[in-house]
Amino acid sequence: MNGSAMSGAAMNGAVALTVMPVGSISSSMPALSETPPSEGSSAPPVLAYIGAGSNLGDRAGCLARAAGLLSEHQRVKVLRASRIYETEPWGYHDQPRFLNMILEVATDLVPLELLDVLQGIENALGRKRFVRWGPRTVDLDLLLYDGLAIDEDRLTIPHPRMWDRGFVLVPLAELIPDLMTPAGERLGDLVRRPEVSRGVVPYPAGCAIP
Ligand code: A4P
Ligand code: MG
Repeated sequence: MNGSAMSGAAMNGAVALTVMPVGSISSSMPALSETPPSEGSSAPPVLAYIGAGSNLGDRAGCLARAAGLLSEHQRVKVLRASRIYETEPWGYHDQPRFLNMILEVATDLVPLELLDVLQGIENALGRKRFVRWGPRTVDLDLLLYDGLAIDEDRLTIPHPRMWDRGFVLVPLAELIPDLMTPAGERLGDLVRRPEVSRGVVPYPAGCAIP
């Protein structure tokens, strides 16, 4: 992806997405494509990063099942996973601790198609929406997609709150430490700050991805 403005339209059903490159992200994410793939196309896959969280029931099992369902999708390949972290709840504090991890995937799905897949997996794993930022069996957020910036009703990428959240940044830094933040800081350096990594502790059990 070059740094110049690009007006592209990725179609998903009747909904047009306006996509623009994000210089700081595209320059530090491996550039796999010049434009987002179109729906149903056989465009080359792009890299995307998915944040997974769970704080109800068998938390590690929920993360493993989510990763397994994602890897079963024909057009999504799970390439790498961060380790799992146990994290203090962010936003709504009166709830159990979360387990969080990040998945790196290659996909030729357009962003809204990928969001549909993630929400389908949330529903399959019994996700109920009671309270915003409240407890959930599994939450799958699309954090980054091929260095693109998207701002639509159903989807904002990069995920609008990711830069404030140690439970996203610490595991993401394992996978892409050279990512530059919007403030121009290297992610691997940012997460060394105690205020960023506070309340984010490696969880002993791993997550086997089929
Ligand atoms: N949406 C827009 N952009 C995106 C995106 N990039 N990825 C829309 C995913 N969804 C996106 O999400 C609400 C709507 O956001 C979706 O319908 C989608 O169209 P939701 O999952 O239904 O509801 P939510 O998760 O309760 O709300 P929200 O605002 O997405 O919450 P977050 O940001 O996901 O935060 N603390 C710790 N320690 N660990 C956690 O994992 N998670 C949350 C949830 C709060 N506190 C946490 C954790
Ligand atoms: Mg969410």
